Amino acid sequence: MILAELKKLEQEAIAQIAQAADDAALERLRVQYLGRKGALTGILRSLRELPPEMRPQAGQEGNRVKQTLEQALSQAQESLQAAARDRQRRVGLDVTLPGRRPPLGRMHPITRITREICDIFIRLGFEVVEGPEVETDYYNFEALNIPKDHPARDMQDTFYISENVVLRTHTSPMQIRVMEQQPPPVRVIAPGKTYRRDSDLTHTPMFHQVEALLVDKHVTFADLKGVLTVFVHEIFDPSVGLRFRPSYFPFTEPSAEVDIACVICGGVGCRVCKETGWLEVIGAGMVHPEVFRFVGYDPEVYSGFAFGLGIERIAMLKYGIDDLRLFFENDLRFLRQF
Ligand code: 2NM
Repeated sequence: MILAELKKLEQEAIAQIAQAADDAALERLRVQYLGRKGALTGILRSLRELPPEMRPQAGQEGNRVKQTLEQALSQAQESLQAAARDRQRRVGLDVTLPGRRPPLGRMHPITRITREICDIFIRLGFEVVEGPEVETDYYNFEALNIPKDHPARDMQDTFYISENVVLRTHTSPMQIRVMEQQPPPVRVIAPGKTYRRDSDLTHTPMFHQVEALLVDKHVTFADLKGVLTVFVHEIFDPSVGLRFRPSYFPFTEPSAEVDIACVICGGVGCRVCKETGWLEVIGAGMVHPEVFRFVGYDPEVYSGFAFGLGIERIAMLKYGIDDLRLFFENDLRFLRQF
């Protein structure tokens, strides 16, 4: 009889708890069943009046129901709270707010200028080639007709990995590799990092170069002048004048320094061109016959020109940057401007 009463109470209570719409309703049910004057409390108290032999089973069942109801109440409270949080989240989400902008990277000015230079030469029919920054003595010096006692071989200028392995001091080793691999005609440019033991306001131990090489039958110095003029007019402005001065490189003969009219002052003289009106930006020349012999080209049949330039210098002139260190600090306030 009392067991049936307990069962009925349990079922009723569970059903009501499941229906409860809020915390207050749950609290009312807790009081109604488990409070001091609650229905279950009343039944448990009345167990005293049962015959002794019935008490243990009824007591056990009464405690089980009490535990079940307590558990049901706390579970119901938790799921009400979860539902409330869920509603809050939905209400708190303003779908009309603009999205958060993901931080976008920018191209480093050196990368940008390198690409611009490569694009100009690609339009002129050159192919971009890249190769190792760690080179052998042979490719970096020997095959470029830089003999063992040449000042450029000095420990002062070159990072040595071992006696015959160096960090390349220019990208010309790549031109040697290309010529070794294929017969003329050759039209390549080699951009990339180069290394010299030099560090002051105007020199960094790592810097970037682009070197160009064109080899074919009947290539003349006039072709070199034509290609360089087109290049300077493309990268700076068609109004910029050029000047060729005799110079010396072991790997070219004849050799020239190429000046451009100062792009800062227009040639009238300023701090950047040291009042000369000219900027030295390119080294160039006709490939030395000795270099051709090293790669197995017949210098009686083929001729070619080559030139090289420093990317940092071009970037500084193009963007009006007066401090070389800015390229290597990677300060976002600087980089974001490009
Ligand atoms: C320069 C200036 C003049 C040059 C020469 C060669 C090669 F491999 F054909 F001999 N490559 N690059 C060269 C010539 C580089 O840089 C100032």
